[in-house]
Amino acid sequence: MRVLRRTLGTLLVLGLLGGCLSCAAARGDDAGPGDRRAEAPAPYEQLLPAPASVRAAGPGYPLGPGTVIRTGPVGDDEVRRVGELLAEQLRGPTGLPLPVVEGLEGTAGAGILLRIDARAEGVGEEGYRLESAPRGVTLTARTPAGLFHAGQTLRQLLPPAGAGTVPGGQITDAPRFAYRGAMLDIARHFFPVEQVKRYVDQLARYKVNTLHLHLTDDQGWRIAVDSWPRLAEYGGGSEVGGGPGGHWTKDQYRDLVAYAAARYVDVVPEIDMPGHVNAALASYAELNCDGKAPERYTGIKVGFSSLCVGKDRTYEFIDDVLGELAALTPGRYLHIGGDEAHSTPAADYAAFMDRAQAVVGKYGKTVVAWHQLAAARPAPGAVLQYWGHDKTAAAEKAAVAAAAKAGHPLILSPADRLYLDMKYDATTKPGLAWAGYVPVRRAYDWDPGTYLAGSGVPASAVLGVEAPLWTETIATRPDLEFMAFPRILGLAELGWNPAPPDWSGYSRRLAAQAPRLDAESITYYRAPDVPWP
Ligand code: TNX
Repeated sequence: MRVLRRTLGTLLVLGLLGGCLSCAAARGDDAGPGDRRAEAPAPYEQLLPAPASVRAAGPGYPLGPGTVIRTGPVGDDEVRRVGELLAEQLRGPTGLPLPVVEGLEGTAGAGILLRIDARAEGVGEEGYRLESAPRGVTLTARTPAGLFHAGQTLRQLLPPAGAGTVPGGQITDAPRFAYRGAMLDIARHFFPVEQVKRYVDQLARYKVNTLHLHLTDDQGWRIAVDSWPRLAEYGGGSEVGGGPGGHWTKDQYRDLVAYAAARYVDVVPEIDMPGHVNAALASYAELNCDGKAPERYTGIKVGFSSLCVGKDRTYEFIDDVLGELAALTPGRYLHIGGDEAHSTPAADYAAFMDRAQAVVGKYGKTVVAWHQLAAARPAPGAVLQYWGHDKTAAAEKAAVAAAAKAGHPLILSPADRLYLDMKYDATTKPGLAWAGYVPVRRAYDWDPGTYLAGSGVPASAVLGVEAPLWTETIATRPDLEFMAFPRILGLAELGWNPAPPDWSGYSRRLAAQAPRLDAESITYYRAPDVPWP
């Protein structure tokens, strides 16, 4: 696949006038002797994630008061919505009216065209082609998702403020991985929907297409469940450190899911079980083996709570909860946790996970679970999320590799690479360090395709990557953003661009994002080894 993509890139390069510029730059290829590649205009070199292939050529398209956004085919409401959203995103920085009109006819000098072409080549399901010349910019994709991603690239080709010119050239682009995710823990500390929307905006901007929400844990239950109302009403009323906590109503949750969907971000909800359940046990005495509800919990220990595996009521509970959650979830995945069940004996754990996975299947969804499920009996098709690190025991990795070879896709979230709650270094105020420090370079500088190859995981088993942000020590928006940015951009790059890591090229492109992050008032860590402006 990767070789294919590279070959495709090379063919494009050979076939086109100016030569492939940023693909070579992004891949760290050395220009051989006699190489006649021209200098790419800066904006193409700054794109993050780097596109699969870029050719810069000739003069570009200057946006102006007459610029319109045209969408086609006529009557395709989804393409129209992508156009409307792009217009909205461009109006702020450009100050232009950018009306959206349907129909691609009579388009000479027409501005920005969004067109679906089911046979577009080299773009897959989520990729796109972008062509910029003096008469306009054309975005072509097989799907509305591809057009959305093209629009995000277009935004990066324009200055952070002002109308500007889209430099002349052509991009053909497609992602390396289908799953490019970020996880947010709203259980340890509660975060309101509006703040999560802001995060979704940023993720979508960098082509991250999945938001995994850790909705429940010992310290709080954050999503309303009609059949068990005390979960949210009582179990939601706590968080780490003794704050008031909170929960989302179903309407708020639906609103977030729709907001994310409009940006081609799929929401994967997680109900963690059979451990990490103190908030549920505190809310309903009947869920406890001894029939007694514990106090709510506001500390940061893990591994002390467990659902009562031998009780029928436990399975009525998970059926009700997962059924209601499935009904709120247009996407295919339900995450059922399964990590750190230290208070559940191994045989009980396996028996419980068998039944929990069956419930997910009954509601028509695909299981995602933390990789501890590998040591039990993952159901056919279940996806495992690996959160090990360099010191993870070989036997644990071997269990994951066996599952991968048996056909279970893997999402890679190595804790010492992608855990956004790990401190950058000893001076970082928020965060933990149990997996070590994770500087910006370390988060980026590895290859998901070969990461577990030494343990026997085939590259084809890797569905993608995800960066989790656990919030035991993170309670405010500035802290959340400071931990996520800029490491989440490294995740975006790893998930999209097929090139081997190239820190010097990447860190320059990362630095070029600074004015864009500043324009959004994002608090980010100015890592000392990034050449920030
Ligand atoms: C491990 S990762 C956990 C979480 C903690 C996190 C803190 C995982 C599946 N479990 O419960 O919040 O470490 O870094």
